[in-house]
Amino acid sequence: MSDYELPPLPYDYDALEPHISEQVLTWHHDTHHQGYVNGWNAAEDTLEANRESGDHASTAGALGDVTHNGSGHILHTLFWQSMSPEGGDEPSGELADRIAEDFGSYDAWKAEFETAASAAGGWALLVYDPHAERLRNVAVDKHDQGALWGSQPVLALDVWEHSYYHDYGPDRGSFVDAFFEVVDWDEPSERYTQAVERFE
Ligand code: MN3
Repeated sequence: MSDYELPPLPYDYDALEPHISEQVLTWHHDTHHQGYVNGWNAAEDTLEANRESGDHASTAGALGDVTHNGSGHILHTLFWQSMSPEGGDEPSGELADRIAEDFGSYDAWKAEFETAASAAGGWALLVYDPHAERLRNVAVDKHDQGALWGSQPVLALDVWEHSYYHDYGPDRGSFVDAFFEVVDWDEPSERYTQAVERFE
């Protein structure tokens, strides 16, 4: 039996109000994120059973379910860690220096990231790309379409409609503005440092 588990939110469900409501965080974490965890476990169990039986009728679907649900679980965990009630600041330290180096300035990075967030059918991500040895923004559809192999997510913003529609209706831009009111760079800075050390 596969046993991935839903990690608790790193803050209370109402901690990001008024920017993200208690209702949205409750649904998003307890229902949507839990669903990806359950889906990943179920797909792994299917693959394990099919390897044992030799009947691969459901294997192709399960392989797709692993990348969809597994990526969903991984990215939601990063998304919760990319925000906090103490957030809202700009990055500092090594990550701030690297953003300035790779994008020209924080403002130039932010404008490109916001464009990714408005265009994506799933996620806007700031990632460290070890092949180009640089930070880059990517716009991801679903949870797993549009990523660049090997890249390490640093900052994650969920722009699926379940992330904002209850609070902001079709106004995704206001939700992206709200994200920047609660964005917390502590965990992303740590992930950036780990990614650079892993590949250098
Ligand atoms: Mn989501």
